[in-house]
Amino acid sequence: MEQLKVIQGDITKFQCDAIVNAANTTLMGGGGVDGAIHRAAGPALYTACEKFHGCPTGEARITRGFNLPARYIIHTPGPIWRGGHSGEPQLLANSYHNSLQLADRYGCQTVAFPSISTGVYAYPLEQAAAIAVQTIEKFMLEARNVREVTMVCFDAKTFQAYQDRVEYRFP
Ligand code: AR6
Repeated sequence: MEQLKVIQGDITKFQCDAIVNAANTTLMGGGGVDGAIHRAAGPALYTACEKFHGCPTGEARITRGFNLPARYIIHTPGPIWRGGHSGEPQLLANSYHNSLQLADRYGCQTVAFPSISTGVYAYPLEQAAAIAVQTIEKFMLEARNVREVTMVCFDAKTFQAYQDRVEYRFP
């Protein structure tokens, strides 16, 4: 399906209306993709994030993109994997859904996601990919502005997992 693309690359360099950040509940930066986004966007992003006073897991907040090519950054804390019986699947779906809803409300047509929760937060990759693809596809049926979503995967293993999932659903 052409509305959902999977590529391998660095999301901080990706040109689109909004990129999503796999943040933590403080929204005050961290390692992984969060650290990379803060470094690339510049210190004004930290100042903008401070004003939110954090964000609950699965919810989303929006800032400008500052020095990034993207116009907006949508920050969402995904769930920490605790074995799968602590509501992790629903929380992960919420992160994708709420991020897309915010992008749509801000008139974004193109949105890029990293693989939320599958790094430091240790969500099993195949399970996370299934939830991401399903949630994005479902959202696209009701989207008013968003027309293209790209999964920007940092490493080959992550790229393969999302690619397999998309092909599995749309051979
Ligand atoms: N572009 C795209 N993807 C990236 C990039 C990049 N530049 N850098 C890393 N990734 P993680 P999480 C991939 O750990 O699991 C932070 O400290 C990475 O290879 O960044 O949601 C936050 O502050 C992996 O596939 O996010 C939180 O405390 C994916 O992004 C915590 O980590 C997600 O890995 C969130 O953990």
